[in-house]
This record gives sequence, C-alpha cells and structure tokens, in this order.
Amino acid sequence: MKVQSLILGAPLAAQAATIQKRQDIGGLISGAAGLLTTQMKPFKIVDGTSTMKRPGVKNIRIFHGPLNLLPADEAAKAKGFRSDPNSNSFMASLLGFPQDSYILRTNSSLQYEDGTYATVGNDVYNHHVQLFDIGKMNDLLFQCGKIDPAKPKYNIKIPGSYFGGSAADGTQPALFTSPDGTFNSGYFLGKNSKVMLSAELVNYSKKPKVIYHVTEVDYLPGDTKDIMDTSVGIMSVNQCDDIPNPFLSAPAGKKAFEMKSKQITILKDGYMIQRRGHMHDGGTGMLLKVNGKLACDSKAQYGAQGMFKTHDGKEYPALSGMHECNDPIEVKKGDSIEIEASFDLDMHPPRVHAGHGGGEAEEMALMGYVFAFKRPDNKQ
Ligand SMILES: [Cu+2]
Repeated sequence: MKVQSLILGAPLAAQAATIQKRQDIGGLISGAAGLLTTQMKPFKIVDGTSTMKRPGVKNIRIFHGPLNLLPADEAAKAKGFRSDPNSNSFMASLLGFPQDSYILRTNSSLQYEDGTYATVGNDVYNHHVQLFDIGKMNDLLFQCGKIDPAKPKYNIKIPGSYFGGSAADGTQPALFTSPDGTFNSGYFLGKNSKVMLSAELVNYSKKPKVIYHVTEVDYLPGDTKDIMDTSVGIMSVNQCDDIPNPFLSAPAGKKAFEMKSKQITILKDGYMIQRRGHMHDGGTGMLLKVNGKLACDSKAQYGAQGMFKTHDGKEYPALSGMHECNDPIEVKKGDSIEIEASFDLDMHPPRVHAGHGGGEAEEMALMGYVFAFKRPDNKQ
C-alpha cells in the first residue's frame, strides 16, 4: 500500500510532488499533470443484480484495462518510485463510475480476459490497488493524542477519499453501509468526482501477463432522503509515534512481536461501519479498540489463495484475508481509539523481493474503517 500518502491524507498531492521533483531533475517521466489526467475509459460495463436487500440498488461491473504486467525482474528495471521495486505501477483517472449517486459498496478485483481471477496462486501478487475520489474535500476523522474535539490541533479538510481497492490480503468489498444495504449511509460520488486508480502489481511468472481491473459497484442513483455520507479513516499502528513510517520491520532478533498504537481521538459523531486490518505475510491479526473496548478483532487468514515459495524453496500458505467487522457501532467525538498488531514471522515468513538482490519485504499494520457522519439534525 502506498501509505505514506494515505497518512498525510493527501495522496495525490504527495505523489504529484514526487513526480514534479523527478521531472525537474531529468524530465524522465511525464509530468504530474499528464499522469493525473491520463484517463482510462471503461473497457466494458456489465449490468448485474444487487444482492443487497434495500430497494432501488443498482449493480454494475466496470472493466478497466488491459493492464500489461511485465515479469518481476523486467519490471524492476523501470524508473519511478514504487513501494515494491518489482511491481508494475499504474496511475490513471478511471471513467465510467455512476456520478451524483450514493455508492453503497465497491468490490475491486483483478481478472484475466476469460474472467478468471488473477491471484498469487497464478503468480500475480496484488501489492495494492487503490481507488480515490479526489473530487471532494473531507473532514478529518481523527487526530493523534488526547484531543479536545472542540479545539483540534489542525482545523483542516483533506482532499480525496478512499473509495475502494484490494490487496493480496483479501478482496473484500469497501462497504459504505451495512452488508444488506439497509443502514442509511453511502458514499456520495458527486458530479465533480474523479476516481483515481493507483496500483502496484507484481508478476512472479517469467512471461508478461494481461489483466483487467474490475470494479463491481452497488449504488443508489440521485439523492436519498436523510442518508448519511461516509469517509474512510486509515491508520498505521505507529501513526502517532515520532517516526510514523508505515513500512515496518521486526525488532532485532525477534520473529514474534506485538505493536500498540498511542492514543488517537475521534473528532466527529457518527458510526464506524466496515472495519478491517491490512497486513502483509507475517502478520497474524489486528485489534481495534474504542474507549478500551474491543471494536474489531481482525485476524489474518492464510492459504485461501494458494502458496508462495520463499527463497529457500519452501512453500508456505500466503496471506489471503483479514477478518472484517461490519456491524455499525456508534462513536462520539472525543472517543479514543487504539490499535494493536501482532506478527509471527516464523509461522508466516515474509515475502522476499525478487529483484535487487532479494531482501525481506516490509510488514504493515493498518486499520481502516468506514465512518458515517451523523447528520446535523441527528437523523439517521
Ligand atoms: Cu500494504
């Protein structure tokens, strides 16, 4: 995951700055503006039937691509910043999403042309796929420390909201309501919305591969009475430490270890809907606590998407999912949250980078939650 940017809360501004700098130095890659306006039209849109109980929900699957994946050692020769040096990275503005709608759920997957899934079992490692809507300013959901929500340290809005995505730790959907769609919340995708795709995908086979990014969307067109808008909060376990680098490594000489966050304060009244950890191979689970009470036990699951080989040739079950909690829980501004993460690198060895002389891939421990803002009139 490209998390530095998530954590700054200004993903594209941060990336644009990096790109701009590189361009000034050598003009090696097309400029930020060019990259940001690279538009990808849908390859096709397929109508479906929503499985949500709420009446009036529409369902479509939007195919974007083709995306060409070079084998890891060839991809490693490409220039430009990537969190995984072997990955093929993509950034584009995706067209075809239903604007002026409340999005209830997005489900991102990688598929071959024949509709089968591209997974680690057939040599495609999904480091991350992220969709951001940059057409909206959002309120800050939390700040580090014990904060009086009436006097936040920073009184700012941030551009862009996480809107969906997937990673090797599971392709569970982004859910902006309860699983059946009946909780009265959704993500408002406005007329000015601009859905940006940012992806890093590793092809561990020897041959190039061609895949598609498919976003399944459940949505309510137009306005919906009293519906609550949502935003997504993502925090690394060390978010509030002095050095909040989200790329983690084990303490010297340790294979099994735990990390605990410092206190984090919620700044808004509302509901936490979907909550889930994000880890890499080696992680065993994450806990989310609100005011000291368990609000989600997000255990890591291994093996459902196949095995991967370590450098010593041994095969291990690959990380395949994180348990998700999605019963809406009410929270108030001033509530404190804490996150905990546990790792066991003996039981679940980390991936090893294919190029650049190998090296252990980084660990991660992010907790993400979808937050529904209580309406000013306190109606749900
Ligand atoms: Cu990650």
